Parts: sequence; C-alpha cells; structure tokens
Amino acid sequence: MSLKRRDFVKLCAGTVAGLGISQVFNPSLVMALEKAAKKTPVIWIQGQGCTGCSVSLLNTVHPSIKEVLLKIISLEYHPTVMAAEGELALEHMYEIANKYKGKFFLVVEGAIPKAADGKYCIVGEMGGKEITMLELTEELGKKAAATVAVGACACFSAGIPGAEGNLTEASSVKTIFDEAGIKTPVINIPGCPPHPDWMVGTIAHVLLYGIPELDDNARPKLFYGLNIHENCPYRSYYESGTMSPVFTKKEGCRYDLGCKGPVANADCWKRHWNNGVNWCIENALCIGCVEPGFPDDMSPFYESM
Ligand code: FSX
Ligand code: SF4
Ligand code: SF4
Repeated sequence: MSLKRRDFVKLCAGTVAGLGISQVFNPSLVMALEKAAKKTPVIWIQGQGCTGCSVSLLNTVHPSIKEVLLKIISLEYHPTVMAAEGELALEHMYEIANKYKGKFFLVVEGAIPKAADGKYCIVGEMGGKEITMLELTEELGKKAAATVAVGACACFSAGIPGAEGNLTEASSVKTIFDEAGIKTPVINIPGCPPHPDWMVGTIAHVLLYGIPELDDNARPKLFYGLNIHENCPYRSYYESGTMSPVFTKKEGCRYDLGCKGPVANADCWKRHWNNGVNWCIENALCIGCVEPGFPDDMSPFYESM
C-alpha cells in the first residue's frame, strides 16, 4: 500500500476549505482497501434508531456509496440495504460471524433495550424463536475483532431512545459489553446522525492501520479532536458580542439562540455536511449531537446554556 498513515490522516482531517475524506478518496487508497476489505467482513446490525446513520452513510458522494459497499466495506449483513431477508439473511450472518470469528467488524447502529429481557427490540427470528437486539449484540460482540458504535443511540447514553421518559432501558454498546464482560474494543462514532466521512474514514483506518487514536469517550481524535466553538467561523461575532436574533440571518453568533458549539467536539466547522454544501450553524445552530448526554444534557436545544 502506497499511502502512509500520516497521509491518510491528512486526508481524513481535510483542509480548511472543507475538503475531507469523501472529496479526495484517492485511487491507491481504494485499491489497498479493496484488498483489506476482502479479509475483513463487516456485519452491520440495527437496534433502536431511526436509520438516519445508514441514510447518512448512503449519502457519501466521493467515494460513492457503490464504491464504499463494493470496494471499501465488505458488508455482509445490513438490514436496510441487503436484498436478502428473514432466516436466509440471518443464516448468512451467523455463517460469516463463525467463519471470521475474531476477524470481522461489527457495526452497531441504534440503542439496545434491556428492559423486558430485550423484547422491546426484536431483530429477527430463527426456527420460530425471536432474536432480540440484546442477544445479537452480545453474541456478535463476543466474536468480533472490534465493534464500531455508530450514532448517538449506540454510543454513550443511548441518544434519543435513551432520553428522559424512555421505558425500555435503552443502552449503549459499551454498557452492554461491560455488563456482559465482553472485552472486544468499542469505537464510538457519535452524531445524530454521524457524518459519512466519520464512518467511512474510521472503518478505513481500522482496516488499514488498526484502531485510530481515541479520546476519553472512545471517539477517533481524527474527527472529534477539536472544539466547534474554538474553531467556529462565527467566533469573531461571539468575541464582539454580535449575536444573531434569528436562525436565518447569515451574520452573527448563534449563542443566544442556544448554540451548543462551546461544548461540542467535532470537525463539522471545516468538514461541512451534505457534500460540503452547508452545516448546522450556517442554517441554525449546533445541538451538540456528538457529546455524551445528548439529547437530555443539550436540552432545551433553543435556549442558551
Ligand atoms: Fe440514532 Fe441512527 Fe440519531 Fe437516527 O439509526 S443517532 S436517532 S439520526 O440514525 O441511531
Ligand atoms: Fe460558538 Fe456557536 Fe457562536 Fe459558533 S455560533 S461562535 S460555535 S456559540
Ligand atoms: Fe452535531 Fe453540532 Fe456537528 Fe451539527 S454542528 S453535526 S449538531 S456536533
């Protein structure tokens, strides 16, 4: 492989102009990934979520989702995008998990409910027996080489399903693993949903160079290492006390409208969303979707801290 880790990291980090991994995925990297992916299948399971994380991944433009699925991620199971369904699909998933025991990557999207023996989230049925998300997460978690928790729901305090008032004991992957004594490493890719670059970039890093450097919340520093407020293009407005009275105004800091940029750590300020077209603060404000405690600790979204 001709691309050194240092260069890959540079690619992932993007530039101030907003270029990121999705805009500049380079051919030598794709070739190397194609080789690595063949040996490392990915099993993607979904629990309590809105499928927004998968939709976000499907929105990756460069590389296209076709390239991601055919060359970068050898996706053997994904409830939303696979053509197979029912027992046939589950049988294939178990076959891959056993054949590649200790070698495959498990991606978990959505929270895992513990109440009522996990019955709030049934993810399949085999031979007339219902399979809960809880059972599946534990079973596959034990066998995986590493687990990537995508989205606020699978990380930390279980996101929207884990918010105040939830009766299902929605839990994060880390909580489930800790309670079941599962030692498989967990990488958190929070966001509601996460940026496609954060998911594709992290999986590519794991495949090519191993687990990237993580922060105290098990997030790759590559994408979550810098604070939004400290790097925000609206920062000069904040310093001069020029506050925007409405979301629609181009000028002015969003602090008084409830912006949570000061406590949010991610590279949205330079990566931008929707293939670089815009990002939260440009259209409204940051609701701190990448932080532990989201959404409760970031609420009310539209009131300043
Ligand atoms: Fe959660 Fe994924 Fe928020 Fe949705 O499924 S991270 S609710 S955007 O997308 O899990
Ligand atoms: Fe900070 Fe938000 Fe204002 Fe940007 S818009 S400077 S992140 S408070
Ligand atoms: Fe989440 Fe804030 Fe980034 Fe938007 S700007 S994706 S709310 S961390």
